[in-house]
Amino acid sequence: MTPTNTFPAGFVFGAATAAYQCEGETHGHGKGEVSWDPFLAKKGRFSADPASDFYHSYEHDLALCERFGINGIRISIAWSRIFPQGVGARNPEGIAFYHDVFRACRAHGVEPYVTLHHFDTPLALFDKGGFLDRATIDAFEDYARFCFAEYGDEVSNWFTFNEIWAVASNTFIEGTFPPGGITGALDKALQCNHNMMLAHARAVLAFHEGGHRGKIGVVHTFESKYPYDENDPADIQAAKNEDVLQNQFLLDATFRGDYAPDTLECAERLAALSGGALDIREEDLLCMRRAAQHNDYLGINYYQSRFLRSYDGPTVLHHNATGDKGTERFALAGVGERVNKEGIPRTDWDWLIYPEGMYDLLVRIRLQYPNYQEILITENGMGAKDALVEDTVDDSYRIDYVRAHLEWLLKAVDAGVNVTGYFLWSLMDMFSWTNGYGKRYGFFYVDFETQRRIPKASAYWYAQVVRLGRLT
Ligand code: BGP
Repeated sequence: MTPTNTFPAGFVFGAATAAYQCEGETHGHGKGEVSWDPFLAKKGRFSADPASDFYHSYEHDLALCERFGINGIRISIAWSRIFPQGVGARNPEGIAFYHDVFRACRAHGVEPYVTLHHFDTPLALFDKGGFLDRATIDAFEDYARFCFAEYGDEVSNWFTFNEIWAVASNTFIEGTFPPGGITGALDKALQCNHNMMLAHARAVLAFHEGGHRGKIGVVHTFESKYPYDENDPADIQAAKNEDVLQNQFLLDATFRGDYAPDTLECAERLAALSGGALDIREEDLLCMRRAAQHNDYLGINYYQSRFLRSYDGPTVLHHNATGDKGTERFALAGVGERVNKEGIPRTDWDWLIYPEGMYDLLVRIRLQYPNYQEILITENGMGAKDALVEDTVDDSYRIDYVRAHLEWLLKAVDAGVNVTGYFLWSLMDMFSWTNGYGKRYGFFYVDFETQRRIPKASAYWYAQVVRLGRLT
């Protein structure tokens, strides 16, 4: 059968943003501090101000969406604009700001998909342990309840968290997220996974039991994990270790509401490697099991997949945050080593370009978790050193990247997976957490000096795909 090149009716052709990466105005307007503020200030490499100045330019950016046929936008609410301390007193200016943004979305015919937490935990909560402290789970539920009630007339599509695994791993395994420098703490990473999934469950139940209109889900970042040598049992185990850490633990929590015996066995073994044990309570699972029946959709951020070899040496980590190809290193004692596979291209930041991995993930979820209802690819894209030449950006490499991923997305649809939307990361160029401003992803080039937007070749290409409703 020839695979279809036509998107299903009602497919969302979107693009994604995140508050801290595009808004600017990280201080003032009543906003409270977040974990990233002192962390970035101390590093002194770059700041998130003014980023892409979305705080002032959202109207213009939404007009660009409309002009280029982009009919969905991921936006995150900055928790500390609403509750500057994470709990307690509210900030009317911050509350009003998002009303204005959502009204502008409607005016431009762009559906907002709103994430409640995209890496920017309020500092007051972070300083007490962030999501390792169960008080943060209570605070998140209160914040979520407030947003559902406040914005319920303007927002129909909600996500609780963006990338629980990225928070866990970058904070506690790679040490690249605040507070910085913590590495190899598998027990803390897994506990963070669990606690954030409990917070997700609490928010889903609040949404469902509150009778709110619309849909709710969570955004996970997933990668297919393949053994480098598929006949080597040790490589197979290394791939399994990474799969449980990043994929299966979170998928079980999302769609089962508990952990399958083999997931738990692997997670407990990995946690024990760093000397810890997991605190998973029966009352947590009761709540998570109920919530697991109410995920209206799942968001998947897919950028790459991994090939794993077994590794028993000391942990060696180097995060390529500069775009110097070939400098990334990830070898985790007792877990595995990420290696390149011959013939698979990489970006300058050493991210493997492997769209088949997205297909494998989608089909796996359909088979392993038949109670999933709907999947959106909520981020996918290619970070690159885009060049502005004579007022144009020829990012044909990005077009190739996106086209390949959309082809595999359509193959997954053919294989029976209910995929209903795609969001490019990112709508416009913006601040990248560990890379600053040199790693560009947007449909719209941002001149960070003047804040002028220049549509890239990929934006014109995407507009045509949207207009035709198919890949050409
Ligand atoms: C995802 C995040 C985004 C974005 C993207 C690209 O993990 O949800 O916020 O940053 O990755 O990552 P990076 O900016 O590190 O290249």
